[in-house]
Amino acid sequence: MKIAMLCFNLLLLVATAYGDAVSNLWDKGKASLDAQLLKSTTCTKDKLLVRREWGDLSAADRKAYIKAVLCVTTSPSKLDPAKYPGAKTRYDDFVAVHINQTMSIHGTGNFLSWHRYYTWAYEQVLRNECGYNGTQPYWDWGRWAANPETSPIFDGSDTSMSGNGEKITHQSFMAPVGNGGGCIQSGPFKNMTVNLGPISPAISPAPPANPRRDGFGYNPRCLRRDISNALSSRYTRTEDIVSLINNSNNVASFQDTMQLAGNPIGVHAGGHFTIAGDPAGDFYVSPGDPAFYLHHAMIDRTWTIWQAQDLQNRLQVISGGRSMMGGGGTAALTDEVNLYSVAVKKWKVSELVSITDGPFCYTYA
Ligand SMILES: [Cu+2]
Repeated sequence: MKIAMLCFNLLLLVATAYGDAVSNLWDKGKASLDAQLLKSTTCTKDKLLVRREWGDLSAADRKAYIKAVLCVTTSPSKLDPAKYPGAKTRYDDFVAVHINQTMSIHGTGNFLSWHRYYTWAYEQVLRNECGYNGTQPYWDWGRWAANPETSPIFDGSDTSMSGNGEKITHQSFMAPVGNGGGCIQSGPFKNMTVNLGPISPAISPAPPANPRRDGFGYNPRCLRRDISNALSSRYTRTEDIVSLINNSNNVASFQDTMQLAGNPIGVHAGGHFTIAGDPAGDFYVSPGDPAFYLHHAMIDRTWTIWQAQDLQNRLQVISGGRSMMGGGGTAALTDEVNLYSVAVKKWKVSELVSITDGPFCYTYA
């Protein structure tokens, strides 16, 4: 009887846990990730942090994450105010680092490793400077592709990352016009102030221009979004993620397909422009929207799953240049990643390719 009950409960667990074709690929690669963890000299199973999908977090977990993000957005900046007069908060420090390096971290050999380290550094600040005990949640694009506006991430409730912007007459440059375009109306980030940029706004009417050409002047304004399913329902479905993972036989093909920003659009730009607005649609300033980190955690998870399909051959490999404008030469595994004010240490790209080596010790649920 007891055994029958146990089996029933297990069945129930299996039936209620979210799983899809992408998580099946995770399962397929899990043994090699476990083996890599055993080889790690810095990370052990008992120290491993587990990142989860927003939809799988309890209301209390979501609120704890939101509270920590609000703390980062209200703690003082550590940057030199003479150089970065617009960086008022610790949150802005991250935005400034991204703005400064935009041309050397996108379409380049370090795209994946740089953004992995950056997202991790943010998770560290939430934990070490804002008393957060949880991990960086991710946004599984495929799970909510049919209607991101009603997803628990963007439904505008007090356990969401706030919802869509007010519906205004506008034009979008990178996506069909959605149902918003104006200031977000509800949820925890309703009163958040965006301070830096814009530099490359993808919406019209554009936000007010920054007082400085480099975008580092103080330019307080609301967070605007134009969330819609126009891109997600075509380009960031579970089948699109699966096809990206299964059809990319080398890292060049994987990262380039992911970063396509035309027609078709890859999951990277697809996610950014599903949120759209200001600053989410701004190539330089996009981390100014707090949903950025959920999106990039999913980029990171997708990379990890791709690596895990053939870990031996997909760990210590990069491809591409050092600048998206060309010049600077070919990126090398020995190149250093420096996040300046938002991370203590510089690491080599080769030390950032495994989620259980170098500074990292985490996994995905
Ligand atoms: Cu970026």
